[in-house]
Amino acid sequence: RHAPVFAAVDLGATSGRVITGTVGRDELVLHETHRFANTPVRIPDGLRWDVLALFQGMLDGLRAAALRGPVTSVGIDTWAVDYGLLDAGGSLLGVPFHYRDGRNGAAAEEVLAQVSAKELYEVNGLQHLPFNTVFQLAAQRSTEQWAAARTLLLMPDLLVYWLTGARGAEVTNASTTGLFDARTGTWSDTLIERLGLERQLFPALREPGTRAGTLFPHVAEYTGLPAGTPVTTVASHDTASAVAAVPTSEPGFAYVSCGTWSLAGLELDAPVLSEESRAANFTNERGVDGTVRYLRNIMGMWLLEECRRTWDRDGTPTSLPGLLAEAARARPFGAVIDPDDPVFLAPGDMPARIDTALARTGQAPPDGRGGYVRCVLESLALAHRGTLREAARLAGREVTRIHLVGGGSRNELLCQWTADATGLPVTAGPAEATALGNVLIQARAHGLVGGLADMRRLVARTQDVRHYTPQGDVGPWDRAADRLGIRG
Ligand code: LRH
Repeated sequence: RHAPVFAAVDLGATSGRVITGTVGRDELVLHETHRFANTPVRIPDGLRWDVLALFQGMLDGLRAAALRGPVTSVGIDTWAVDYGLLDAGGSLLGVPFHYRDGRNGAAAEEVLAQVSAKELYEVNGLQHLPFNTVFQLAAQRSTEQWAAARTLLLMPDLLVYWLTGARGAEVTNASTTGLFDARTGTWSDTLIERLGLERQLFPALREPGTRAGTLFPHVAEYTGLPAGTPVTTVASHDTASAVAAVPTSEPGFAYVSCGTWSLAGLELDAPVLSEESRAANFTNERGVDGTVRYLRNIMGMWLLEECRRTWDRDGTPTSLPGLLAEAARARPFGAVIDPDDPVFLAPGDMPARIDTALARTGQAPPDGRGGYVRCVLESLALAHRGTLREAARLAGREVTRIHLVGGGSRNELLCQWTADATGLPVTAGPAEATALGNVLIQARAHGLVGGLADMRRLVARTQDVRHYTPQGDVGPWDRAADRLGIRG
C-alpha cells in the first residue's frame, strides 16, 4: 500500500505552485510539480490579479500532479484579504483587485468615520492595514459591479468554487477581512450591518479539515484526476498554513513567517483586544483549531524583491546569491529604515524610496547594491525584534525561541541577524511551511495525523531545519533601533 498523496495549491504574490505531499506515519515528502509566475496587471482602473492565469496555472499543476500518480485530495491556499464578487448567476464581476492597488486609503477614512478604529478593533481585532477587505469594499461601493454583487468569495474560496461549484468562506482567511468577530469566530453581523453591507454577500464559514466539494467533471477530465476527487478546505490563508507547520513542541515559541511579507508573532488561545494592542497595531487572525495568530505584518522580502525588479528593469540584473554576498561584505548598520513605512507598499522604484526614507532620518544612501540589501535585511531583523518583543509584552508571554519559516528562512543573513538582534536562538525552516501546512490539514481530514501538536511533531521529525545562535554584541542593534525610534 502506498502512502497517500495530497496536492497543495499555494499561490503567492510572485508565483503559484502545485506541490504534492506524501504522508505516512513517519513520512512527509513534498514534490513541486509545477510553478508559474503570478504577474499582477495594471489596467486604467487599478492593479489586478490575473485570476484566470492563476486558475489555469493551477489546472496545469494539478494535471502534472495527476501524471505522477494517484492524488487523494486537493487543497488551496493564497495570500489574504483579496476577493472576487459574483453576480446572482454566480459569474465573476470584473477582475479582482490586488491589495497593493492605491485606491484604499480614502475608503479606509470613510469606514472609520462610520465605525471608529477602536470599535472596529474591539470586534475584529485586526491590525489597521489600508487593504483590509472591509476598506477595499468601501472603495468599490459606488460601482455598478458592486450593485450587481450577490456573493463575495475570498481568493482561495473563489478558486475552490471554480473547481467544484461549492461556495463558502474559510475561517482563517475570513478573519483577515475586518468583518469577522475575533472573539466568537463568526462573521460579525454587527459590523456588517453598521457598515451597510448586505449580510447575504458573505457565505457560510467553513473550517479547515472539512470537505469543500468534489471536482467538476470538466476539471477532472482536464487534469486527469479521477472524477469525484475531493477538494479539502485547508487553512486557506497562507500564513495560517505556515504557522500550523512550525516544527515546535515548546510553549514559548514565536514565529516569523517570512516571504513577501514577514508575519511575526505568537500563537495564543484567545485574542488580545486591548487598546494598547490596537495602538501597537497587532492583529488577531484565526489559526487552525481556534488558535489566534497574534502578529504584525512587516513589509518583508518585498523590499528586496522590489529592489531587484528595479535593478532588472535598469537592465543590470543581479543574482540573489551575488547580492547576498555583497550584503555580507557591506558596512554593518550603514543605514536602517522602518520597513513598515507605508511608502514602501506600492510597486515601483524601491531603491529610490529607500533613499528618500534615509534622507528623512538624516542618513546617507547605502553604498552600492550590497549596501541596499544589507539595509533591507538589517532593518527586517530589527523589525522582527521590535515586533516580537512587543507581542510578548502585550500578550504577557515569554519567548524563548524564534521559528523562522517560509522562503525567507533560506536567507542565512536574515536568520543570523534576527538571532543577533533579538539575542534569541532562531530555528530556520522549513522553507515550505505553507505547503506543508496545506498538505497536513488534508492528511488530517483523511485521518492520517492528529491535532496541531501531532502535525508539528511530524514536521519536526521529517523536515530539515538550521539552528542559529545569537552572536556578537546587541549594542549596535540597540543603537540602530534608537536611530529609528523603534520600540522594544
Ligand atoms: C502573506 C499574506 C499576509 C497578508 C498579506 C496580504 O502572503 O497572506 O498574511 O497580510 O499576504
